[in-house]
Amino acid sequence: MSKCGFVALIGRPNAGKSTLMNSLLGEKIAMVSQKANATRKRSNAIVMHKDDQIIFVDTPGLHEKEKILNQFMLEEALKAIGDCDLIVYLAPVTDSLEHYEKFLKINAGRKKHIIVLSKIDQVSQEKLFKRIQSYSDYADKFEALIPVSIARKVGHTDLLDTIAKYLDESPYLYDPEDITTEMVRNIYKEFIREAIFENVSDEVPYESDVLIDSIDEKSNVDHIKATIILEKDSQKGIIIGSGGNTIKRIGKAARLKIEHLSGKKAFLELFVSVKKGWTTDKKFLEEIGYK
Ligand SMILES: Nc1nc2c(ncn2[C@@H]2O[C@H](COP(=O)(O)OP(=O)(O)O)[C@@H](O)[C@H]2O)c(=O)[nH]1
Ligand SMILES: [Mg+2]
Repeated sequence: MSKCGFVALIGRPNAGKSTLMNSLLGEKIAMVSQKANATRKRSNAIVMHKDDQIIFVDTPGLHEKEKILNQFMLEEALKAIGDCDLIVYLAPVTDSLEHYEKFLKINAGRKKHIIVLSKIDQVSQEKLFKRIQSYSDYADKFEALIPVSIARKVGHTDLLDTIAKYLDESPYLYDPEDITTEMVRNIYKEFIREAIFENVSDEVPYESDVLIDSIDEKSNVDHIKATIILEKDSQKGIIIGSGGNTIKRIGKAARLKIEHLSGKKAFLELFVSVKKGWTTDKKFLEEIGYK
């Protein structure tokens, strides 16, 4: 009998959770950013490893509660912990153990976890061994510790083999051909958000969101209309840029990501709309899927 189960990817913002999920899937479906707090909602990837089916659940990072949108993001991570069979806790190798200690308090021994020491390409072997040693003080808390570098493709098979060990035997929950249960529109939305994170700085990425208005699929080209929502009038000029340069760059970057996933040409039309105070408007947040 093969194994099958849900694995929550947990860790502080920017630990590399979304990058790891894409890399294990071998397909880009989750947005990644150098800027923290990019991922806002849970998403999943269905990874077949040997005869086993592992469903990874990507989460927004564990962080302090502030704004209402951030509270939602923290709750998303906590729900993923509640619903999973196993946790993969991502700890960038350069981090002190402070974040891990916080995680131990949050999890309170509820779910078993494996530690992934991430971004090991960023330190020397010596520093890596030192870090492994410092985690060994907590050896009774975790099931395994696996050093991983996505940049160098190190640790993937080891990680998948180890995860499978801790999952129960079960029939597959999804068609092994499927890569995710996410709707295509949600993946495209994330690609556009990723392009915003890449092309504008300061608070604009955090105070914007994207609504997919329509997807019209033709045999050789998909026509997608989407609206970028902003908090303030002043952000409109930033997103559009002089002569429309910035929004053109955002549109192009997002279109390429969409085409890469769909394997088809795409025509992406972007609109901009200001919705003052949307990040603190509970009703509106629910309307756009943050509930
Ligand atoms: N050098 C290096 N950078 C990485 C690695 N994994 C992720 N990153 C980078 O870390 C940043 C945050 O990644 P992301 O997946 O968005 O983190 P998340 O917030 O935990 O989902 C991005 O700039 C990634 O390219 C790695 O193995 N090595
Ligand atoms: Mg992420």
